[in-house]
Amino acid sequence: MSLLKEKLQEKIAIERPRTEKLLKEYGNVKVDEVTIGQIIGGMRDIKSLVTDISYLDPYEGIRFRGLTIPEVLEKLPKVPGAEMPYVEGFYYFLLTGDLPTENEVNAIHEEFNSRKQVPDYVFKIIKSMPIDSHPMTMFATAIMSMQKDSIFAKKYHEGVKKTDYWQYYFEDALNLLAKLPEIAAFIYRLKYRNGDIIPPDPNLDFGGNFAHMMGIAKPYDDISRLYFILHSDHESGNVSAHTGHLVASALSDMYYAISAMLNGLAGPLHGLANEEVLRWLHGVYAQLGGKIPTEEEMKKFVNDTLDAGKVIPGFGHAVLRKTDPRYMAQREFCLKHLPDDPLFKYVDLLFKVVPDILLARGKAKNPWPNVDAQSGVIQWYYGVKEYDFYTVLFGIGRSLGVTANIVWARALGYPIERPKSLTTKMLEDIAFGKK
Ligand code: CMX
Repeated sequence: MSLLKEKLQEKIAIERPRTEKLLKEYGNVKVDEVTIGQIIGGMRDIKSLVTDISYLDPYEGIRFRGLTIPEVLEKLPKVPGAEMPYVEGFYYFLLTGDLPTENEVNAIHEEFNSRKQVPDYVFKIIKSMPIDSHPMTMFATAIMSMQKDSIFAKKYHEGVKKTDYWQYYFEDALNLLAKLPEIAAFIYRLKYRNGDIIPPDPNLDFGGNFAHMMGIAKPYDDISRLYFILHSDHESGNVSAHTGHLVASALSDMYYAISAMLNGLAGPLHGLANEEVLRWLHGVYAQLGGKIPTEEEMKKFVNDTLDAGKVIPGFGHAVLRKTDPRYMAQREFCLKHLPDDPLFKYVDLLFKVVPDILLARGKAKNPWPNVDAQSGVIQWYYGVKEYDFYTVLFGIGRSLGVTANIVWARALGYPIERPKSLTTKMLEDIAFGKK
């Protein structure tokens, strides 16, 4: 058994009794009440999911396994000569809750290396798609196409114990994650670099190898590491994480679940917002002939967008009530590496003007920027100017968190999800006291 799997097995043995005790002895204890506003309003804030992998405090932002973003970036083992931690070590941390040693990081690197060969049929399938297909469609399709190789699906049909399911989801998770950088870089080079594909380098780490296959020099390796870590997990209720969790709760395997979660991520109110931000910024840029707008000019663009009934992409959040620390981590990177970049200046100006405008309009509950407001600018600066690719990068990162959550969901024996619906008439009866 691999080192990571062994470690996970130990952790699962500790965690299972906690869940079992809660369920058996405290199953009837009330946690929350649900209002009609929440039922009609997208189940906002209803406390109905469990995860120990990350927790999102509305005012503090995300903590991964108890650590803030700056703590994660500081404490996790770093690639020699790099500013950012190994993605491999971060995955170990997400799965087990323990900070890995160098040895443990190397062991996962080897695990990924031994599983990263992408079957040739995947490339053929991607190539057979219309070249103007959205990269997210290509990415999700590529993942779907590998479902036939799911170890869980095979074992389930052979007949395995429920308490062992997690082991096969784990195998599928590693097999899938190891292949994502190459599949994503293949899509990028096929679509935007005339199919000039760069083969992987087994000596490089997850982020470094991705940068290499994208054909982009340093510090793009660190950007990739940072990007995958920042986008990995945002507790369980966001569309992508929840979709992955829901689909896997039916015992659909990891390939079905991750491709489904990517389809959720591809919506403009969720992961696709990073693409929308750049599209919006370039609209402004083009109208101003590349000049940096004054605050007043920027306010006008923002107001025009809102008056046209559109949202300002990259601002607002369903849970957060302050500036997203994932935005701040990327802003710090920009201040260090590209402080004079005109697009960064645009984004910084937006940070200055948008919150007051959204507050004054009185609709958005959170006027502050989220992760997507800043991420595309960095990609653009380092040469990834095809902004419809940005959500694929988000998708690689999010796969780390969602696969980890799914492995744990099976380990703790969470059942198939099945919330209850009511009719509008039933809600009216409850509202008007006729129940
Ligand atoms: N621009 C304009 N209006 C906004 C807004 C924004 N950035 N953010 C929220 N609002 C509006 C909502 O559209 C809603 O309007 P209606 O009442 O007319 O429907 C109202 O304010 C209340 O919304 P809310 O409760 O504050 O926000 P929600 O939880 O419903 O939605 C989100 C959250 C992220 C979808 C929303 O803020 C939004 O559309 N933002 C822009 C898109 C974006 O950046 N998405 C990425 C989020 C991060 C991620 O998942 O990647």
